[in-house]
Amino acid sequence: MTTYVIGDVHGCYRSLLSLLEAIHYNPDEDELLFLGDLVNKGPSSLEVLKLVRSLPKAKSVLGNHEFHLLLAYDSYHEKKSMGSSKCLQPILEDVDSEDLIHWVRSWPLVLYEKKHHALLFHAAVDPVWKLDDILKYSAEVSEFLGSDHWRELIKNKNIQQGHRVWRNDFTSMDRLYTLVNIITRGRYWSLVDQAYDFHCILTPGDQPISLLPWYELKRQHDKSLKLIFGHWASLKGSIQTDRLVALDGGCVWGGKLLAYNMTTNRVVSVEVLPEEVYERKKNGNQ
Ligand SMILES: [Mn+2]
Repeated sequence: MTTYVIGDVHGCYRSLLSLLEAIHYNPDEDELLFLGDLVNKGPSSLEVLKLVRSLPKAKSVLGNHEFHLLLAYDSYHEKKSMGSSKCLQPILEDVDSEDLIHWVRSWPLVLYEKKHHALLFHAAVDPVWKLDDILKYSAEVSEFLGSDHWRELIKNKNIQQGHRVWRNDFTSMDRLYTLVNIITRGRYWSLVDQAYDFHCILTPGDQPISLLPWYELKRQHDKSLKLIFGHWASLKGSIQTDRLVALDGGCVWGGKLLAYNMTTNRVVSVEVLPEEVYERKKNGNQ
């Protein structure tokens, strides 16, 4: 059995099939762990979700675009405006949509792979968190998402100023909002604000000097833990060290889809198929 971690698919179904072929994936043997953002932007989000749900040893963490999907589902059922979610429409209109959404709500924010002492998540983790804290926080968010009140968490789509930095004394919704923001959207830490900056998407090296990539903040605990994340397409999967692995190859933006073999620490990639590349809009949000 081999465990593969796969970066942001974003509805690129055919590219995913081609990646699975490239790694000689055996559904009865191999485990697939996805880093979230399976949906949105690309043309075939519904097909990607249905495929992943059908595979016996496949799991995913939640990405910011899964939260976007949950919001779109809620809006669709409340007959509100859909905004820019046309590529999510097939999921919302599918006869199976209720079950699919119920399943997405059951995904965790993080996965811990004990065998490899690796933590998988979509975007970032805070350097003050211990591994046990992170697992507890992820369970708190999962419990809420699984409850009848889940919509309350989804509606906080816009990041509030107060939810840009983790505080131990946060209670109830402030706590959950901040966890979701950092874990599914984090990229840079602002040295000026002493808080996360969720807007800058520049490649590290091109960013203002006041911004530090989250992974350059000094970890205070569990320094041997391997951190594996997606979300940051402009990194193009360029970080692969013993302790840090970035796996968003920018597939839907014309880049590559990446699979990381947890046993060999090697990455296999495929180029996105041209028909699955998303046309970047001026204010496109990754
Ligand atoms: Mn993302």
